[in-house]
Amino acid sequence: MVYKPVEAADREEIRERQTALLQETVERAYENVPFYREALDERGVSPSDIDGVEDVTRLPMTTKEDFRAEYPDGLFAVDDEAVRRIHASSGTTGKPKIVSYTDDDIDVWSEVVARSLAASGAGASDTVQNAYGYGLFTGGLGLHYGAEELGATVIPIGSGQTQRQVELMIDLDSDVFTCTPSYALYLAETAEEMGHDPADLPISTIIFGAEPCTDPMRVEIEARLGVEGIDIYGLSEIIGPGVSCECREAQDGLHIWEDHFYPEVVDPQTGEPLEAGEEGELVITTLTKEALPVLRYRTGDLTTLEYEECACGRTMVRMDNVTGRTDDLLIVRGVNLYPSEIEHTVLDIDGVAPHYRIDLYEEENLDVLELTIELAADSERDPEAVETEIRTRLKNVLAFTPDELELVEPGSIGRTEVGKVQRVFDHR
Ligand code: DLL
Repeated sequence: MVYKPVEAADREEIRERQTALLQETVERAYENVPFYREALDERGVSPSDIDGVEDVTRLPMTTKEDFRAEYPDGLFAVDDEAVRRIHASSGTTGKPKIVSYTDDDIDVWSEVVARSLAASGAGASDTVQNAYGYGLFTGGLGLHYGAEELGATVIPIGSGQTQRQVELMIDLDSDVFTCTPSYALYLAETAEEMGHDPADLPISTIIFGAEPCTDPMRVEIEARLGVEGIDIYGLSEIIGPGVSCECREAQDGLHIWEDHFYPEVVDPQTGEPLEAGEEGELVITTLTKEALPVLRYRTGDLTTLEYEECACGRTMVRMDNVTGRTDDLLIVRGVNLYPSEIEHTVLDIDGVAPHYRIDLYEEENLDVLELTIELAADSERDPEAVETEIRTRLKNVLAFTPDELELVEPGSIGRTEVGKVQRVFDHR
């Protein structure tokens, strides 16, 4: 069931709405953000040149470096009094990206998260146990406000305290659990250690996001916990979680809430727009944000767009689930490799657990890649046979041979209880 009728509006209506909103956004950015005024002037584009949403391609792009250069509030378009909330997204290096919201921005955010929860099958009678971190990270408060907007009951437990998560979930009969995909697996392991069968836990839906989840990992989450896994996507620079979400009916791509976020996919090298269906970097323009309007933000996330109407009846464009980023491309002795490709290729092998790490070193000026994979706890397969199958698959599918491949005991790769999982360690 759609939360708002616009989710199933016809394309013509969506386009008209987007055009009007884009004109307002460009105007707001031009009038209030010196960074955008300069960038638009440089391109010789004025807000009145925007006749249709297709004109978005005439606008300048925004990058994460621009957020850093304009730290902390150079991209804000409103006065301090109008800013109701600040969040921040910390990268591994440098200053965090500071993002801001007006009252209306928080309302929009709550609504798009409510739409996402409704798309996942959740409703007002459900209890949502929210295990995303509260604080500067957008996951906790983003899901929290959205669940309240939907009319659901929220348990604001936040990240970590995994045994307590299990106990509370049972005692309060939670229906929906929201967390990162890696944490969903950790929850299953913890429940087992506590003597529960994870499939018997009361939750029937896990809404996972904030990090990539490949198909084999999703299959594992759904099977072990006996849940439907729903992928939710978003990023702080645009709003936080709730830019797009899968629907329970089809689970075939994530519906982008297009009346608030205008998506494009571009060639990551040249920045040139690609056709629907072609894989490239997702670029998003906010259409309603007041405090922080963002023009053509280069997300770094790789995906494709699908404009065909979905089986669920929603007409809003779908993006493919994101399993790679432009900046996690590994170049190992000249071979281009994404960690997600390795994951896709090996994680559904019988006897392999969905826990791995990739270590990169430099030895005598050569790149060396070490792949460590955990064996599945319940497998009776001979580890040597598993290893041979991994090597053969990597070679046949990716034409790649790791310098070292180590299979380790179940549970020996560190788990992430709070925040996002890290799987690649580049020591070069
Ligand atoms: O991770 C917002 C969020 C919170 C999304 C909770 C979903 C659930 P940031 O910390 O700014 O915001 O990180 C954004 O995380 O550019 C992607 O690379 C990655 N990401 C987010 N959702 C997904 C997803 C939040 N469903 C960055 N699949 C994004 C894959 C995701 N990657």
